Amino acid sequence: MKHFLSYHDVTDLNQLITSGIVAKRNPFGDQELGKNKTICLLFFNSSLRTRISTQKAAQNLGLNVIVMNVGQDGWGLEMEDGVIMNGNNAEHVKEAAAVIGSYCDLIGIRSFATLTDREKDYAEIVFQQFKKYAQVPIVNLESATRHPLQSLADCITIEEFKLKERPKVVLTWLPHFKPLPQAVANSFCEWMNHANVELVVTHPEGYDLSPEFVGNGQVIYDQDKALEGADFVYGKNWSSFNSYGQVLNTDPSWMITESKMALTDNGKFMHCLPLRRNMKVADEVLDGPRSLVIEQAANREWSAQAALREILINLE
Ligand code: AN0
Ligand code: CP
Repeated sequence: MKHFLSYHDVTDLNQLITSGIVAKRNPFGDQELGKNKTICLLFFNSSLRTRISTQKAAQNLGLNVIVMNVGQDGWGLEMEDGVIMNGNNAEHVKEAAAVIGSYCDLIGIRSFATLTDREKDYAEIVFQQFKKYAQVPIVNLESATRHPLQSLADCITIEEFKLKERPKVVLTWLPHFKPLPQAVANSFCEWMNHANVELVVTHPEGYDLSPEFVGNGQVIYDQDKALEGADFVYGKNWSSFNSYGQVLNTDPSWMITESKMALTDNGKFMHCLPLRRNMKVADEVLDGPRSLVIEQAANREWSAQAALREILINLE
């Protein structure tokens, strides 16, 4: 694996999941792999889990780690080619990426969707520009359209907790008053399409995700019907893809409660976090035995370690 930008960079999903589980049992088994190499983690947006787990995973592999909040500490970066730079951005990504690439062996980037221009967001301009000009492997720490380190941690978590060979996994939209990106939901669908699961996606009308991500997932607009017999309920809010970036619905009946979970086959609840309690998910679910959210977040360290390990092996 050269870059880790999406599922398309993965050659063998089962092997990557196993690598994460092996790292969890023996975190320091590959300490020599990153020795005398440096990873720079660039954050254009807030983070708790991605920031700490990726840093920890890199350290487990012996890498030196530099973390930078580009949005706050660095110069504002211009991403488009050929523009007259008379606005707020003091530096062009052409120079910035090349300079960071000259200091570092790998670059991780978090850059969310703007939710204002669908074409630009889905073209992943920030990642394309860094890939082109940094000339070192790029790791996606959540881009405009995807969050593959989260999806890999989700695959590891499902592998650990599944009781059936082919569990039913339901991705459900949750109510929220602010517009959130589609990245986590897109990516989850993309990865689940390649895992041994039955994928069902449920959301109100107007919240359909891009078909390229839903793939073979079955879309059911009735949440109660979708939840029937589920082994895993994966909650997430996202804003509309078709009415791009808009909040069309905040219907509180879409919140996950114990009575919703009672429709499942003793299902487990998953969410990437952060989440707003009693808006998206009721306390009774999060504080009860069905919730896997902490285990899932803990697995972010092992998904990052599996992905970084694969890139480091290919660097040699
Ligand atoms: C982000 C999102 O929905 O993409 C990050 C999730 C990992 N969430 C928020 O902005 C609340
Ligand atoms: N799940 C996740 O990526 O969390 P952070 O936004 O805190 O990194």
